[in-house]
Amino acid sequence: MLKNFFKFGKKKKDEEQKNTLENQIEKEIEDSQSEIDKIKAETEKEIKKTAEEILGKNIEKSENNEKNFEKEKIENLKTEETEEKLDEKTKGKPKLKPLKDRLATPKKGFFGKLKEMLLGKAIDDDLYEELEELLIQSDIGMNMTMQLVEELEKSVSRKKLKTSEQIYDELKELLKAKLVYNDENSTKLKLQDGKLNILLVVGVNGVGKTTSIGKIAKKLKDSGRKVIIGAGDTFRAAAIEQVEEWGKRTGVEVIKQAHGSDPAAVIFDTVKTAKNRGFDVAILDTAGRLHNKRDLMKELEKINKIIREQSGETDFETLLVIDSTTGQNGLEQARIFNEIVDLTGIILTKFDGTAKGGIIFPITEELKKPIKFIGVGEGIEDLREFDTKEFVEAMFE
Ligand SMILES: Nc1nc2c(ncn2[C@@H]2O[C@H](COP(=O)(O)OP(=O)(O)O)[C@@H](O)[C@H]2O)c(=O)[nH]1
Ligand SMILES: [Mg+2]
Repeated sequence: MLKNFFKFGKKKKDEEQKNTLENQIEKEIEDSQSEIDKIKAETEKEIKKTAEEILGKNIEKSENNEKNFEKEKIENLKTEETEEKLDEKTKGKPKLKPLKDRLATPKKGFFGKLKEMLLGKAIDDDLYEELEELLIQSDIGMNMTMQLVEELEKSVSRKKLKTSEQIYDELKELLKAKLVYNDENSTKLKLQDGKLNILLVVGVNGVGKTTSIGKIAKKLKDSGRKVIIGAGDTFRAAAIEQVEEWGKRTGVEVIKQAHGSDPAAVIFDTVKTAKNRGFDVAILDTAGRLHNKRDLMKELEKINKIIREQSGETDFETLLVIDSTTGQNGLEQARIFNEIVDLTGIILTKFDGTAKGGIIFPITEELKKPIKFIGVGEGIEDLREFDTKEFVEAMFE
């Protein structure tokens, strides 16, 4: 098992992994570009053919001037339509595309490679080894990879699986089972009508807390709820402005104080206002400065106490935001936050920017907490309620 990884020293392994990753990234960039070029060329050909079919006769019949005029028209039509079609093919429709289209280069991602690697191959030691490497590179992590491959080997002999297609399907099922904390009920936000619901959002700087808050605020407002946001990241002036910007964009009220003021005071104001004025949901932003775990713990404890006192609620959502592009580091953050606050769910952001979505598996396994949302872009609509089945299917697409 994992011969390649134990054979060399750790340093060598890291270096090797780094090189493989760099090569892979380079290759992916090249591949994406050539795919775009290919689509572009194909689309142009297609449109030209159609346009010429429609206008061909007229061109033949017309005088020279007319001929040129029509030709120009074809050219214009061609470029306009090419751009439109390209938009459709490469960027997609503006709203709610299938999840698979929002995950980074889904066909070129590790899970796509998995398919490429597995299908049509003989089941032997080499195959398992290649599989292990791929799983590790996809950020599933060493432990879970070993566990998965072991389970897979057992399944293969127990179910007498013969083909790599069967292995592929079996692996998909095993992975789905790893997201067991993500059944339909647990992934939904716990919201009750007729009372104030609190969503406390935590996580280190830059992971996408504020952006996710904006997107959630939009969703909840669209569902008819009265929403308020507390700009609890008072550490950076820009952070407060950013919340205000989202407030404007979503038409949601924002409670803030001056830059540098006590975050707990902002939380106090927000919860109090929300309670007094009958809001349905208060979403609370925080500054996740991890440089000092004790300080962070103290700050979050204070915030928790204020929420409990002001809202009278002990059971509210505490959502940890993790940037899925940060890999094992994200897992480390999850561990630390899980120690210091009572997390109720996870938001995994930037899934559009990584082909390494595998981190979702060890995070779920480690925290035993549901993934509630995944972020798939910077836009206001780019947050998906998490659906295990859809997610695994999209990854394996
Ligand atoms: N591509 C992408 N970018 C995101 C996503 N979520 C957040 N971001 C970007 O990540 C950066 C940091 O986000 P921000 O909300 O300020 O993080 P915070 O410091 O945790 O509040 C911003 O540039 C966001 O636009 C996502 O799902 N996909
Ligand atoms: Mg922020």
